[in-house]
Amino acid sequence: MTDSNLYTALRAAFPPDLDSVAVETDEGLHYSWRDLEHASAMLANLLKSLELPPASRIAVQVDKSVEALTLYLATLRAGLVFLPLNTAYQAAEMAYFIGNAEPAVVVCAPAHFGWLSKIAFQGGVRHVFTLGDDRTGSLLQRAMHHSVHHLPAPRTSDDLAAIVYTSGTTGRSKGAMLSHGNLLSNAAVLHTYWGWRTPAQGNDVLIHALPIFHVHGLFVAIHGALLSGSRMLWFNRFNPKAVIDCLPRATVFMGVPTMYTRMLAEAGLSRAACQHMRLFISGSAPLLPDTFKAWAQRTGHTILERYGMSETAMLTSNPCLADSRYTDADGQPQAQRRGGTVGFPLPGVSLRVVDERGSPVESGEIGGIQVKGPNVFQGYWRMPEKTAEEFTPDGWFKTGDVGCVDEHGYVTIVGRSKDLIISGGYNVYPAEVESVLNDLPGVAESAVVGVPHPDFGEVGVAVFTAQPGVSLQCDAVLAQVRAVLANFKVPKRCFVVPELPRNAMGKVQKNVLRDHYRTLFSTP
Ligand code: MLC
Ligand code: AMP
Repeated sequence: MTDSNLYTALRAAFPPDLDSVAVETDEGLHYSWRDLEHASAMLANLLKSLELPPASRIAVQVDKSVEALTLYLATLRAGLVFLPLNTAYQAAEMAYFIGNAEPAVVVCAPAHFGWLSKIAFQGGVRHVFTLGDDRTGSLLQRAMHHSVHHLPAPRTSDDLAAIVYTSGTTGRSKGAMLSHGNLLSNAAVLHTYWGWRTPAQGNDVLIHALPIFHVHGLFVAIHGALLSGSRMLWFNRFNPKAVIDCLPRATVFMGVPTMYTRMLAEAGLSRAACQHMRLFISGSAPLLPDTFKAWAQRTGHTILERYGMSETAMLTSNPCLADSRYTDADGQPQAQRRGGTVGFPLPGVSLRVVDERGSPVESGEIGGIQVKGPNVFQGYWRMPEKTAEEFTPDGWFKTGDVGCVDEHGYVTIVGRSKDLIISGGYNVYPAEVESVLNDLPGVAESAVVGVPHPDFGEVGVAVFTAQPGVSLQCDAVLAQVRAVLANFKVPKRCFVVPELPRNAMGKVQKNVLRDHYRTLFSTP
């Protein structure tokens, strides 16, 4: 069997000098490539010693740290399935994930051990470890006793490497199953498409300031750096000023649009600060044309916007170098990054835009975006019907995004057919928030809509009616939502209204609410 373990491929790209620095943290700690190799071996040996069944899930809800990164690498090495979870998830959300995924191991922050271990043990989990962002916790203590040598478990490209939960339109999260082959093919394509520099070419230096529990920070950023043997300047938390201070020592930055707007608000962002940079990449949410333009004016750099999903990793990208597959009016390879577009389908990815009947539309026409490729996931964990619903009979994955492709091949996303709010790069499904609101005492019914926001791009606003004779206070209602849902899902504002607007069919008119509250956060 050819070994397609993703770790084997990442390891093969480590630079020859294993003692050179792989990760430098904002606390001044340096981790060499040998440290990554040894720490992930010790953790992989610890996992192996637990004698877990094949394809066991390792659920991880910990604050960002380099040790959490080595735990991810260790899980790949051991051939087990990594299940990253946002640190903002609350007890009810965690109970759902644990119940649905049935992990064999849960790793959590030491401060959360009390409540989370209870949920885990009740859910039948045999092993609960702790890992703090300051190298505390039982996981590292146990791993210390294991060898620094470990041979990656051979895996086929279809074997599962990770499950990434993504919220569903019905409010139930679905686990997107990603294989070693899905992740490696995408990483390899991006390695070439974004021109990552290898050690022989003088290497890139990546500023890593994204969370590592979602596709963007965990796969796109980390695989990009590791697969080119590039050093990472590592921030456990995004701090715009500190990131700007690091720019002169870096060449690549990846962020969500909110990170770009926050950096633009800093006086220190200048052409001089960005002189050494090669590439600024944005994704996970729409980059506003104003941000694209302001960034170019202030820094002299054109942000490269790309588009992806948990189910597929990266799908499209604006060109980094000239893309000979797409030519301009003069027949020249396209090298232009166009603001407002997400660029071209990546090599190996097929993308089409279809109408309501599923027939491909003409270029320039708007429709649903469907994709195919080696990066497209294996289906939703234990949800065969959901998986079947999201694929066409001939194997195209329905992204739920609405867009068009122009005559030069640029893809533009104009909206979503799924009722989804993207806030600062995090997805919030109104259905999930509405179901929590509707269960609160005194609430009759609710609607959550996304409205423009200067910092997060879009935020949720809740509008609800009270049961007869009940008087509801918005602050009290939101406090109750906050106790149940991750903080980024909590609506930023709420309104009690006598009734919700409805159409002739009796369906709530969310577009009317969106229009009504559109300017709620506008600055005059
Ligand atoms: C924080 N808050 C948010 C929020 N982030 N609310 C809505 N949306 C968000 N994204 C809340 C906090 O809980 C707090 O609420 C208040 O807003 C202020 O928080 P903050 O301190 O200003 O936020 P901060 O911690 O600085 O976080 C902002 C951020 C973060 C932009 C750094 O949101 C972030 O890291 N976003 C990146 C998300 C990401 O990686 N997405 C990739 C998904 S993968 P309160 O009330 O508690 O005080 C994907 C596929 C692809 O989409 O294509 O990449
Ligand atoms: P997630 O489920 O968290 O992986 O989020 C995926 C969704 O983020 C996609 O379906 C898009 O709606 C959105 N998205 C990602 N990148 C972009 C982008 N560059 N522009 C607009 N939307 C994006």
